[in-house]
Amino acid sequence: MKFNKDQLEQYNTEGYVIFECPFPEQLTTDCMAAVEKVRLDDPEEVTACDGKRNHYRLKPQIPGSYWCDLDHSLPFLKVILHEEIVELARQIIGEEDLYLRNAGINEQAPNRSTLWHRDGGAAWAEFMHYFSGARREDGCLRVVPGSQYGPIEPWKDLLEQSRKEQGVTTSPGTDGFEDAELPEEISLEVDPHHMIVRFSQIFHATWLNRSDKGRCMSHWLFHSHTENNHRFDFNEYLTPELIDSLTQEQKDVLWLDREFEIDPKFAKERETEVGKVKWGII
Ligand SMILES: O=C(O)CCC(=O)C(=O)O
Repeated sequence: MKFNKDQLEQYNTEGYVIFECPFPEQLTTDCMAAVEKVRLDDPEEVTACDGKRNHYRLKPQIPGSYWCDLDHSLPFLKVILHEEIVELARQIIGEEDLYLRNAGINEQAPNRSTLWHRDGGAAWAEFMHYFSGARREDGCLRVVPGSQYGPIEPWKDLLEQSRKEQGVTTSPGTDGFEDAELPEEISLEVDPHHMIVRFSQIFHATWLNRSDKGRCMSHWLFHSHTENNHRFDFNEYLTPELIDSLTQEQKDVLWLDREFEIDPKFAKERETEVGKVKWGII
């Protein structure tokens, strides 16, 4: 599948596109089933070790880690590395030779939200699959179309002014916090079988999750082979059974047979996680 002219134009001007998942719905259902399989009943057990505040009932594999049992597990890699998704990524990045930098699941807990920000790092295309669906009431994504270009300062100033005018007084990042409304923002409400691709630099946030359930989203980045920001040698993290279940094309995007340097900024993560964090078939 390729994006058409209108989708490409929307991506480049507004900074995002929503599209129907180009693979069987069963793959999305399988992601939800994997969540049901590993979810803990007691959120307290997760909160106690959820240093990154990105989980609710999916326990981080080790305390303080970003990663739960599912991020690069087979049901998710089948979506992330689906041939149609990789083809779209190649089109949007303009390169054949891509590396999967990382994927991750955000399980936005009830009464939590994400404040307005741009993602760090270079300008990348980020794929987002809200596979439990997302509406305003349970914390869908909010974006300011067109905000992906230029310096961030005007957006920060607008945010500060809007927070003041709207009396947003709770501390950003704490439970119950919901960020100010910005004049031209829109809500990206999606069904489980929709996908969003957006500029990492678009100014974005989420609404407060006012439901009593975790809202699940898997998101990931591919890099051009020319970028030097490798995070994972996937040989160290994926079980042999999982690797055996992938096609050669999927293995190629994980760079399993290539030599490369991991970005030193991930040295600490590697020190605590290699050998302890593993993803398998589920
Ligand atoms: O969990 C979400 O929907 C927010 C995601 C987000 O802000 C990000 O990927 O940078």
